[in-house]
Amino acid sequence: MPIHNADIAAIFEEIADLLEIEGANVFRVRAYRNAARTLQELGRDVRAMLHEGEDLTELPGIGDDLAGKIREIAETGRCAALDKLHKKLPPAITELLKIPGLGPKRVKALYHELDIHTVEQLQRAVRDHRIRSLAGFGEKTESRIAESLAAQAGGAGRFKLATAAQYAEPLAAWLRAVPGVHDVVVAGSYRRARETVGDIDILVTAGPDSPVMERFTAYDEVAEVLSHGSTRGSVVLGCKLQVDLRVVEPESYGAALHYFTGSKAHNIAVRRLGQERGLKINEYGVFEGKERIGGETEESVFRAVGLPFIPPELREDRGEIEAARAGRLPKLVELGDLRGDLHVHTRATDGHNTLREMAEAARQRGFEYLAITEHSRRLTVAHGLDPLRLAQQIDEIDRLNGELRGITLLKGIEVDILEDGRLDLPDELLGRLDLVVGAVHSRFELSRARQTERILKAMDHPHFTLLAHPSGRLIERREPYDVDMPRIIRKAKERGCYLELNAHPERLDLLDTYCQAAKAEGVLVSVNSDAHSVLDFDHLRFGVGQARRGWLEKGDVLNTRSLDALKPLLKKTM
Ligand code: DGT
Ligand code: CA
Ligand code: CA
Repeated sequence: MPIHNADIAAIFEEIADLLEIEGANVFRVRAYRNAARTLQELGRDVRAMLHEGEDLTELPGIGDDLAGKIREIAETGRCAALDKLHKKLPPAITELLKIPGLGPKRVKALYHELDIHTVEQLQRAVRDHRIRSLAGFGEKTESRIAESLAAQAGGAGRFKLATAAQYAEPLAAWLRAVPGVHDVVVAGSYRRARETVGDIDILVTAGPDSPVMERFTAYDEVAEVLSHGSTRGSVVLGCKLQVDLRVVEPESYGAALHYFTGSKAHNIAVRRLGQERGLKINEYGVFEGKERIGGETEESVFRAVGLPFIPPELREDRGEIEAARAGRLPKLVELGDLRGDLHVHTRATDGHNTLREMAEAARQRGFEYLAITEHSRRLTVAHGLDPLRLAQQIDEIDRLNGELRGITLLKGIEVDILEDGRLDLPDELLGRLDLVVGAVHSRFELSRARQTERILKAMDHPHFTLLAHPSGRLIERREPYDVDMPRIIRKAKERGCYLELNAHPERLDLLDTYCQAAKAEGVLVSVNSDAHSVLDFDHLRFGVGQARRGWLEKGDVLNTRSLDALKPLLKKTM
């Protein structure tokens, strides 16, 4: 079975987890985590890079040792270092790590303090209320673990959209190459750009003799074939992702695509509209009695119920049908509308590339401007900038702007919003920047009232421009902090500030519903990559997907503006 970036990343994450449970050096643990992150976010397949003889140590966080391990895993599917750890620790301990709410720190405590190393032992300890007495756990944590255990019994997890893309796109390409195949579309929640997907739904049109179903089940990553007929099949890939395939006649293509794109709620609403007109709509077409009156294209399905085409990202039955009927559908923002990026890092802090390399990569994307926004001093793990280093970077950017052609670097900072709402750098210095991006990186557990006050106060700062990753959530890993987002949106309006939609695959933060709220309030959203390397600009497509789910149009997105139009927007009206 071929090894993907995500598989190698998973092995590195597991090594990091086991090292942490064992009590290893934090730098060693972090090296594996950084390498895992690099692999997860890499736009290219490392196997292909190895095949082409490329030097993996050029990648962020990959030294000789890790490059060797990547090669070992890519070639053998195994990693001796991991095997060694497995021998040292109880084998079932990795199962504990998969329980939401249990990170390596907690598993370490459970293991060393209560000698728990299986899920069954954990269940017993929860039942006997032995968890709550452990330092750092408490009753709340205990009941959360109980909930997680109950939920886990209920089925497999969801995949982040960017992770699903790593599996779905090569598979779709494989199907496209099968003789007799015409169209291949990945439908379902994937096409609607949901932040996570439960499974992958692929729709294919093919000639009558096409061996597409045989090729599908023979794909070398298929671990299990669940069902297999002439028009439908389901498999589970080695990574545990389920893939459903439907093969339809070209005359049903649009109806099937509409059906399998969903969402289910949207489909039901459209079908009901059809019923009102005496039409029957299913995955084969639109029928009036026995006569097919539509279904070859998605447009024909919508037309049959008197609607214009509704973009997939809106199909959640959250008002899109009413908007379509009233001719008020938004013209959604597109990736190509972005003219720049307002949140990136360089190797001055925790990024991988130099200023010049980032500028060059942005220019090659067709960007007109790029804001450099390093972390501030409080974020020591990221080697945040102190006033002196920021002042030096300001000078360096001025110098570089004198040389660069076709791209302008903007001077910014991703400054920590301290617990009391102050910003982590002196006002005088912040005043010299083109923009100030404020971010919460600590004390996620503050009460709603205090967290909200903290952010509102930061936004009152005369130089504050943009609130980074406004909810702080990490998909499937960290809940958003508790904050009054509608008030923050109103504050942004009042202060002439903006909200970020951070496109990092793990963040996709601003959430889609708050994008809508920001739009309603007239607050612009900036879709930023938060790039830590030149490869990370690829994240923007997922950010734009989320912006589209939030009904945002080009005009609602700050960084669709030309540099000339942007500059006055970054200056506070006070
Ligand atoms: P997921 O996989 O949980 O991320 O979400 P979806 O939306 O991809 O759901 P999935 O894979 O169960 O089904 C794909 C599409 O098929 C779904 O979006 C709409 C359609 N569909 C599935 N079941 C039904 C149903 O019972 N009624 C209708 N009208 N459509 C359905
Ligand atoms: Ca699906
Ligand atoms: Ca499905």
